Amino acid sequence: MSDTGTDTRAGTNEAARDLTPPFRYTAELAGEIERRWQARWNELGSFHAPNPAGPLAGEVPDDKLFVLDMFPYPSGAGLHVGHPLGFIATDVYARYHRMRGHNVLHTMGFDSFGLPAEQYAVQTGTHPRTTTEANIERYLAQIRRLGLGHDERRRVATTDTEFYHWTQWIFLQIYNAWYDHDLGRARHIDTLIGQFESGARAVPGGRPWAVLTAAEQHAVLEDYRLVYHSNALVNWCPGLGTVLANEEVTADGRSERGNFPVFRKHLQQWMMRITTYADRLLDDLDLLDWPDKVKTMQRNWIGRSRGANVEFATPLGRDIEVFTTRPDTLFGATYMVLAPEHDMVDALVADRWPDDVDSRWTGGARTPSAAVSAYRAAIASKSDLERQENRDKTGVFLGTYATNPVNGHEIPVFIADYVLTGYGTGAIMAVPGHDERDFEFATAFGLEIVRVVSQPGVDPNAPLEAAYAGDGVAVNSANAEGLDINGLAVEAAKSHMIAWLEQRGRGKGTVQYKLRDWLFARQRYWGEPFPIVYDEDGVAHALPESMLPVELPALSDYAPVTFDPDDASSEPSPPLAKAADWVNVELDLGDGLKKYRRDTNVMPQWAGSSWYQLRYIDPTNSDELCAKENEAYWVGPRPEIHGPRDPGGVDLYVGGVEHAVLHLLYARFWHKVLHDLGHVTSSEPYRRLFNQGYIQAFAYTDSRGVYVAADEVEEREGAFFWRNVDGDEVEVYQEYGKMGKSLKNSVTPDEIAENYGADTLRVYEMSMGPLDASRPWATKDVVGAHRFLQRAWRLVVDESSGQLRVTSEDLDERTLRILHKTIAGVDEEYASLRMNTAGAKLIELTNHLTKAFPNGAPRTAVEPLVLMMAPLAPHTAEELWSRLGHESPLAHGPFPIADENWLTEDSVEYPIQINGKVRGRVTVPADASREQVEAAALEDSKIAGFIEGRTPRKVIVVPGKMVNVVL
Ligand code: ANZ
Repeated sequence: MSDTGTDTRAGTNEAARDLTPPFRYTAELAGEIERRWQARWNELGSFHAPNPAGPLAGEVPDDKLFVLDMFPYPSGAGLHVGHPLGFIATDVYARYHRMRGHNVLHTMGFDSFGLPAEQYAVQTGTHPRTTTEANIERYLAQIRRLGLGHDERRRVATTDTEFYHWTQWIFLQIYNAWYDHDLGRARHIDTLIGQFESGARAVPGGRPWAVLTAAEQHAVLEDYRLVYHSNALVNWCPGLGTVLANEEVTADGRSERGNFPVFRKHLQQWMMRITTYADRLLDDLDLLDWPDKVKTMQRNWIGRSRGANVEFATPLGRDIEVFTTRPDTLFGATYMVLAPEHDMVDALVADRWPDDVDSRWTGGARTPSAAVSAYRAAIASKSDLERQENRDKTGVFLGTYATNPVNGHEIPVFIADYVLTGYGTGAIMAVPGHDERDFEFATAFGLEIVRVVSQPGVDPNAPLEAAYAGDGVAVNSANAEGLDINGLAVEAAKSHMIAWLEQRGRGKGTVQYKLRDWLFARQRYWGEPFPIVYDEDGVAHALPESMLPVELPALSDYAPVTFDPDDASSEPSPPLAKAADWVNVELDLGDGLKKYRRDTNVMPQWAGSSWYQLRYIDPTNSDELCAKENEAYWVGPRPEIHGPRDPGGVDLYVGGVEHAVLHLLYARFWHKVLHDLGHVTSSEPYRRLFNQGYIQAFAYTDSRGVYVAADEVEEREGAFFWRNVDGDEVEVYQEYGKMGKSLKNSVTPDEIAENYGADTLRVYEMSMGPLDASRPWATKDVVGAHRFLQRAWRLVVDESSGQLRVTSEDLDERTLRILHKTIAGVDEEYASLRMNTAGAKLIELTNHLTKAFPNGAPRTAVEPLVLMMAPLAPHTAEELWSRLGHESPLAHGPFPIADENWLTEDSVEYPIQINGKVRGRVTVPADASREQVEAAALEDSKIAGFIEGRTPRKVIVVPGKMVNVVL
């Protein structure tokens, strides 16, 4: 939509400029002030935070604050106004604390490895570093324009060689570590070798350590290292020369891009053993101040479930083993299901159907084995996801029965595609009374449904209308062999059942996780090379730390090597393999010069973001990734403030909820390894997390569904119109969604800063609503924030003369109360990240001062207002502060302090109702008794007039609130 409000953009309109008083706060003036103060802050190093030790050392107070933003990937498109929402909020928070005397670490770096720069390089030959650096420059210009108070000395980019040196160093620490389950932590691999040598730990295979060859020792250690090689099954596409993610492969097994054949192939890949940390990653969530939603997402992702593996006897003489999370429901298991691919299916299939077989169970086939073949063929092309999400349950009976170990019932065995082959044991006991999928299946196939968990208010023997998955106690769950779990709640019933099964050898308690090890290699160019070489026997060797960093080689062509599309035997050859001089090296790894081949994979994009905040702490340290003294100061545990179990970590981390799982899980994992190995004192990277909402925007499509430029659309009488290339006006349709290039509805911070000033943009973004809520962008509303700043400006500066307008008048009582209430309120709002309500309170105070003092407001009220505005509108506040005669800038305070004496109200106004209608008001002392309030109300002349001498039937006094007179 076009914005025609020229009067609101005084700086951009010639005619308006002539009428504008010379000292009005316009976009032009704001721009001038902003640039001047940014230069001044830079010169003074206003946002430099000293460290306790090292090159950035200085005097450090005990009060410190480390505020962190999820650092951006510098894409070619630059920022739109949605991106800086979180950046501005952290800046407001940081500035507020800095003014209150905290040592505040706030900076911002770039997560700059990644695919777009590489793809651009493939197309154009431009080195990804060139593209990345240009994008970073553009981002920096945009960020700086917003006046974010970053310590620029601490800025890092993950693509800086000095930075990825330490990413490689961390990789080596993890590679050279194993998990000692006895101690519950990771240790250096040498301690494991020591145990093997001394015999304290048995060597797998039984032979003494000393007699194993170097290659055999190497192979043993690989099974313990936290980084290891695995033969992962991947989607290999020779035609594209790359491995594809499942989503990039079509249903008929071809690449989405290019339509080449895709082969499932085992490929040697680096894996990180994050699963050894599953319990700690789960349990330590309790120590973190994070949104519950994110904790729940992490818990679900790790997916720990206590359950049991239970054996069901079959006529084969071999048992079917099932995995269940609900062993307490075993009495309700009325049938079994095997995954169609389960290896016992063929052996279990009966020769023919039982005489009375239900026709729904046979799939219309003449024999069970015909039914199985037909069923397998029918489901062959379905993905796991389709199989699980399909509500129309299908399957066939094998003609065979198994024995339920707790009640001896013979229960039918089926195959069905809702049971997956890769999960648990690939076989289940079906409990239709309490599992929704089983209920759907049992209903479709006419199978027995039994209740074994009580449901509040429902008779335990009434038929079930749907599966009941809620809590309750066990019912109908006892047998003749002395097992009786009736009346026990779920967890107790589970333990009891597991004990019984274990005693009879019919099952075993288990803990299962959904979390899988982390596939840590990509066949790309623009990532961190691995500090690993292979000798002539193909044995991997970690490089010594002295050989770091391993720098990326220059290439003339960044595309992966492609092959004959049908050549299934081809092997991926990443771009780095083309740099022959780099790949083939002669090195002395302690046993003389030998020939080696470098690893040609690169690390995944998650690597740099898994630890970057530690480098902000000590960005120029060339001996260590981060000196421990500095780490302890900025992120070490502070039990005296946060309680005895405080894990430490960044004081506030702000970013989008889309990173709730992977980034945050990987970063926690790396941090815990570094902690175990003694490199950091904190055991968690981010003590407090906050997810900001999204800025959303209207977008418009024409009748074909194609997006048109949102800023060219005009609204008339509730409809929307746009002129196409031929100049014809066409109707377009409004929709609402994320802001972005693809929806053609981006607004850049640059254009808002140009038209109103950066402070206006900051105030607008912060006042749109609570920080965690998503909000619609409306350029036409930005002017509201601008007008607030203009009013505040006018309290200090005369628009025509430029002279100060403040007076030395004393404050009246009402203004004192309003002022101190505002100070107390704003203080609390800033501290609680409620920037929107802080802003609202400042607007109220500004309005009060404007109205109450038309000829100039007292300095003693205006100065605290200016100080309080500083976190939100720092440039304007600095300018006003200096015009008010202060020489030192206000970046380091002071921040006003509320005077308690003015916070208590000493009188209260009561509305007085007569028969429920407000008829008047009285003001009484705040400590007046009920009787005194009642007397004051009845004596009031207006009220007395209404009562006209009658005696009220009742007078109700609600203390502090109101009086109601019933006549
Ligand atoms: C009996 C039962 C009763 C189950 C009940 C659930 C509820 P999660 O939590 O996702 O791990 N299951 C086990 N293996 C399966 C497979 N290969 N394919 C599909 N489903 C499988 O779920 C574990 C539960 O999912 C197991 O517990 C099993 O059903 C099912 F009231 O056993 B349950």
